[in-house]
Amino acid sequence: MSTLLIAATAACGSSADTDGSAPTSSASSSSGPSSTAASAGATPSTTTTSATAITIDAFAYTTPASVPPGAMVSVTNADAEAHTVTADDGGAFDVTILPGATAVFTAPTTPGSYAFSCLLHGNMHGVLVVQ
Ligand SMILES: [Cu+2]
Repeated sequence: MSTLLIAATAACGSSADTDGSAPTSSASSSSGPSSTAASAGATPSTTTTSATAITIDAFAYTTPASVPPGAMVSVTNADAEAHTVTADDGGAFDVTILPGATAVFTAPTTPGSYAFSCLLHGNMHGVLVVQ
């Protein structure tokens, strides 16, 4: 009886003070908020409209500052005579607009400044800027 108690107390006393209670905590590494970036590539393509219009009034062109490449350009003729919007070189565009009518042509796809004129009235000139 006595030997067992001694052995038990000895064992208990020798091994109770060695290690602490809690081991190194290793359960606090998965708490970061990682639920973002759900709508990254949802930006629609920019639609630039309502500025691609040329107006002809009193034998003069009114052109927008610039038009996007390949844009549909409308030409409104407010005069009582027909006019054309004809590129001076390269044949980039050529459209005839009847009196009081509106015609549409496609702007060049290559950026640049395109001088144009009216085939029916040699003093009518304009520049279409594509960029
Ligand atoms: Cu003209």
